[in-house]
Amino acid sequence: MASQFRISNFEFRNPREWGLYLVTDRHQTGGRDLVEVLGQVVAAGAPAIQLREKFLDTVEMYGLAERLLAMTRQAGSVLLINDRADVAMALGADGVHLTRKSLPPREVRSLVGPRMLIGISCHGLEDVREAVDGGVDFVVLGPIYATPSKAPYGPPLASGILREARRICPLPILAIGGITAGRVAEVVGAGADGVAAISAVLAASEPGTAVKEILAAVAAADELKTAIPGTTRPVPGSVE
Ligand code: TZP
Repeated sequence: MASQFRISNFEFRNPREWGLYLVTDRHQTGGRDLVEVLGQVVAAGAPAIQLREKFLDTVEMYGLAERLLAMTRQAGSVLLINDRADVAMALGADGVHLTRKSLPPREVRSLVGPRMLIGISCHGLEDVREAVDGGVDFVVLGPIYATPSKAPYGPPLASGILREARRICPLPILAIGGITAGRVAEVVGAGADGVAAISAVLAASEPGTAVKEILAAVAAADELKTAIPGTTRPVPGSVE
């Protein structure tokens, strides 16, 4: 039961500190049980997970989220629920992740209160501008690279968009879409605070190893960024 772990994990309240935001897709685990794979992901130190299981009915979604929340609470990581503010509130999850088809961020904020994290998916600079105006805590921008995980969102934006987004967005920005450990340096160098990924982790033969490799790549890219004058993050610090 999740209830015994219902105290939020404040050490991971700041998406700038995450490095990796793991997004779920039960169809990408190569037939392995999603909860089992996520157990490996969490054990490897993934700080933040977004439960994004489209088309589960409410009772299935609630049950899955409850199991995951028990795991993330125990491990000290955070769990955000895609779109379903009601499920997040019912379980006392750490946040909600919105899309362009979700309730408007300000409505969600008034429902969930000030302490829950609100993230939003953006697919271009106009989305980013709106997200900043909408009062969310962080944005996920992509697809940066080509990805079969999200063909409907069209051609990749390329990493240069992160540089432009950085100029207009004081919020944490996470790059998504075709992210691998080998691509982390490029997106972090272009201005991302971290990355979000599905297949690089869930489809990996060893998901825990994939998590560690991506986290190490973000840490290395970050170190490089702070070592080179003029490339430090423009707005470091808390999201609160
Ligand atoms: N939003 C933009 S691209 C994408 C989402 C959810 C899919 C990312 O999947 P992958 O496998 O990490 O490229």
